[in-house]
Amino acid sequence: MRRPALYLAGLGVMLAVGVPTMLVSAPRASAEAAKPAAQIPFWANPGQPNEPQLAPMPTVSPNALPTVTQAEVISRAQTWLHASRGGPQPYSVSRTLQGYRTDCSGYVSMAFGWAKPGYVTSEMAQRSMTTPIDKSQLVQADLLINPGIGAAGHVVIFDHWADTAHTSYWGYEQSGDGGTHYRQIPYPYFDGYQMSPYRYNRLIIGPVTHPNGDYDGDGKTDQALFRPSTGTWYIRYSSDQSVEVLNWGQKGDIPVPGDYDGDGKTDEALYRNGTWYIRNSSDHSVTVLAWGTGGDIPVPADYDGDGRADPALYRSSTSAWYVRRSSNSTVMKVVWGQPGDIPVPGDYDGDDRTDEALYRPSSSAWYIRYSSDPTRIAPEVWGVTGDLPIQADYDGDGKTDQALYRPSTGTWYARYSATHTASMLGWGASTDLPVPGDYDGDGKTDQALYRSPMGTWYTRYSSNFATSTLGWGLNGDVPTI
Ligand SMILES: [Ca+2]
Ligand SMILES: [Ca+2]
Ligand SMILES: [Ca+2]
Ligand SMILES: [Ca+2]
Repeated sequence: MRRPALYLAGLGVMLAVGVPTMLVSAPRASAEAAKPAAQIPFWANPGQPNEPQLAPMPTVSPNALPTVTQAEVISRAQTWLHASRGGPQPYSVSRTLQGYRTDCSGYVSMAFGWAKPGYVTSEMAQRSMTTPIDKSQLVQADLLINPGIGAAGHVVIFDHWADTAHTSYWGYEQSGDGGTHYRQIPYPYFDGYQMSPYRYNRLIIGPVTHPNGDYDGDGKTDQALFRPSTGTWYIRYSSDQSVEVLNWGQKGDIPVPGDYDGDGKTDEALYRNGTWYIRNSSDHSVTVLAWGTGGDIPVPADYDGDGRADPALYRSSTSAWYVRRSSNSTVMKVVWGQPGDIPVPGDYDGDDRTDEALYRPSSSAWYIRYSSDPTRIAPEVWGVTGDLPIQADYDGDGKTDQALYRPSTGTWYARYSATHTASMLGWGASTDLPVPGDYDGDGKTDQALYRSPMGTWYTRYSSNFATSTLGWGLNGDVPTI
């Protein structure tokens, strides 16, 4: 059996790190050599029977406003940095790439998966697409827009602040001075040009995968939706298929479900610009916790292993994780990663404590800080530009497996922690949102997809590889499993 190809670009740099809790800077995307996707093989596993290729699913309406994650936007934005013979895609208002105009707004439309050939800046600033936000709220994949007409307008994808005083930031943009850029930009833009912060209405903030939302505590993931326009939760209990509707939240809230009270049932929870609202399933009391700032990314999980989710934040600008331990309410800070990394927390070593982990889309590298041994630094390059991390426990051994969804081909990849083998499954479309969870309750994560705007759930059960389809959800709903 052929050994899986493992790419360790940058490992030499990493091994030289003296401080275990701090990563040195790996090359940024803009400085890296181009890596044609076709030349990077995967852990395709010839020794294992291929999993069955499923029948194609219905095609996606091209005019839909899709739900996207921060990771999807950033991964796609990076593809144009190397799109033209390994270099940035040249700027042109009359040409297209992948069906999108190669100007500023066409580039952003590509990154968000909007209709081709792309919206223009004045359309992007409309309330039907985006909502104005404060400068203090800016997070990765927010937008800076000047909605002027034609050449008077511009749009930049915000990545992270370049300094603590918030005078400049790193952003992705397509501009006339050289095409696609990932660079440091003075706020709001060069030469005093005016731009304002906006958030796409269907942006999902935070990691793609939550700890399997099990709101009724029967051991199976429940399908659940949050409707941002009204602040309403819809939870479809797996135990009896009944639907709970809970009006609790408001526009702009970020759903952060988790089992905070440790009763085995997922609690509805919201993060609102620095304040946590947790509705405990055990007694329906609401815990309010002012902790965090507007630009932090919530990453709640059970980091201390007491069976209760801990409020936790990832601050992209300083690469700092803050975990507020439920066991003793102390706060742990770990500097781990570099700006632009995507948090991918999980229990990779299986000690029942969540490990801080990051996926670096610019180099497709995984950085896992194992709770059982934080000095065990072994970054691994696994993935290609545009891949979406979807880590979960697919083989059911109690350890989180590295996993990716490749939107360009609709392919799932997972590296099983139990056997160190990999699986791949072609199942999905480019604009589908992966929502993996243990829907059949056999202890193994099931592949699942949510397709907007129709609101269709596709689930493939690990116990028997049967698939199910459920039409449930409206345009704009956000899955909150
Ligand atoms: Ca609970
Ligand atoms: Ca762990
Ligand atoms: Ca596993
Ligand atoms: Ca399962």
